[in-house]
Amino acid sequence: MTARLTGDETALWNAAAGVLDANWTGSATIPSPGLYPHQWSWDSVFVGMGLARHRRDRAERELLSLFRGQWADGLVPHIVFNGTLPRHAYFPGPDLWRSDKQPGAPHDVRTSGLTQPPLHALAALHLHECATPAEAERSRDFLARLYPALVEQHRYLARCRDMEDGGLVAICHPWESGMDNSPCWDRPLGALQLPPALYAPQRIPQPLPTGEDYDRYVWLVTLLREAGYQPGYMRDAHPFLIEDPLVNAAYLASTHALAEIAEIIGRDPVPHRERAGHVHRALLDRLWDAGTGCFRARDLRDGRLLPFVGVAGFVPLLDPELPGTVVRDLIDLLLSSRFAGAAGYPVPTCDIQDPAFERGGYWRGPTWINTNWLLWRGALGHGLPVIADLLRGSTLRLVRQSGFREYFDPFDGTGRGSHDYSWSAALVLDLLA
Ligand code: 9YW
Repeated sequence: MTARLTGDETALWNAAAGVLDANWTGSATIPSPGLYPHQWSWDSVFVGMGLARHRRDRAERELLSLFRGQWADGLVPHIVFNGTLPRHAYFPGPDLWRSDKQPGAPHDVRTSGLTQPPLHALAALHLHECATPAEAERSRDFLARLYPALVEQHRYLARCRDMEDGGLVAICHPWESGMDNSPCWDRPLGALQLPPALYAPQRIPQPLPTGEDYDRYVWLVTLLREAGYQPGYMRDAHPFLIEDPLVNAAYLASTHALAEIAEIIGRDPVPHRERAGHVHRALLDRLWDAGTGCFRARDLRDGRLLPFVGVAGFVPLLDPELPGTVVRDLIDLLLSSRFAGAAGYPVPTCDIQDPAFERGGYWRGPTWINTNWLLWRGALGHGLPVIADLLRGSTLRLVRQSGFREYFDPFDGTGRGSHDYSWSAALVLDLLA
């Protein structure tokens, strides 16, 4: 903990650290007690960002534990299942994915077969940056240990997910975006021709997406599983294939981080730098929409940008080389009455003026701590302290008022979803540090 915290900040710090301590299983942190009992990929990244300020030993174990699930082709799965829990502890569990039938999946642990936003190298670098001088050597050792796995992860993304050789990576399922039921996916999901059978009657927890949405999610997984999760199938036939701005901004930020890690441990940073340049140009060429002043997702099935504008479109602020005019357009829209300007507790996940906006609808409107944190980092990176303060202040007000909830009403700050949500607590530690 840092010495300069006020009394109120110290109380918040202790509460956040308490959530992470309670959700620690001994090798990883569950996203929330009850609702999410396994290890999720980008949750572990955010948890690692916070643990770097609280228990760096656990942050290292968190990342190593996640990479136990890495497949031979480099894929880092979005869920690593805790094999000691009963099968019905979470739906969809390991039986949907059948990773045990995939020759490239690990043998000692069962996993999903999808990715999540690849912020892992950024988390590893952050951990190093938070190390004290006394921890520096151990921290470099940790980077050297994780580096080959990170390189494999990035190789997988470049080799298997850059579907048109354009520089960006594609997602093949809404779960890969981390923002499952974002209105962004309504059009491509609506276009799916589902078989008549329903797949997901056993989906219990509320208020997660249910019913028809879930049938579509599960059907997409079934298609991928039957095709052995092969990139050739994804590219040629899979009906959901999208380049998303948040995922690609994460990929770019981590590619830069990988170059820095390479330098720190005496490896060659140049290939990572070259790739970062490529991703940077592709983000602007393929996803920037000057008309709306925001990044938008591209549907590779018809080559068109998806009509919806959401918080993911601002996350390319993480790109340190974003042109000044693009940064200004993004900030104008972010502060407008479509986003922060009309919300007491910004930033809503969706454009408030869009008919799809729902103030309590999971990724269809509420404010989330992780997206605020990503934008906060982006604003700091572009030398925008006032915007960064606004994002930090809004985030801290939310957790002070409503606790470490999963997501929040953007108008009155009411907490929603699960309680004691790990990334809400972890990222508050980083904001306070
Ligand atoms: C689900 C664990 C995960 C997050 C996702 C979030 C939710 C799980 O929870 O997905 O069953 O829909 O959307 O981003 O990683 O916290």
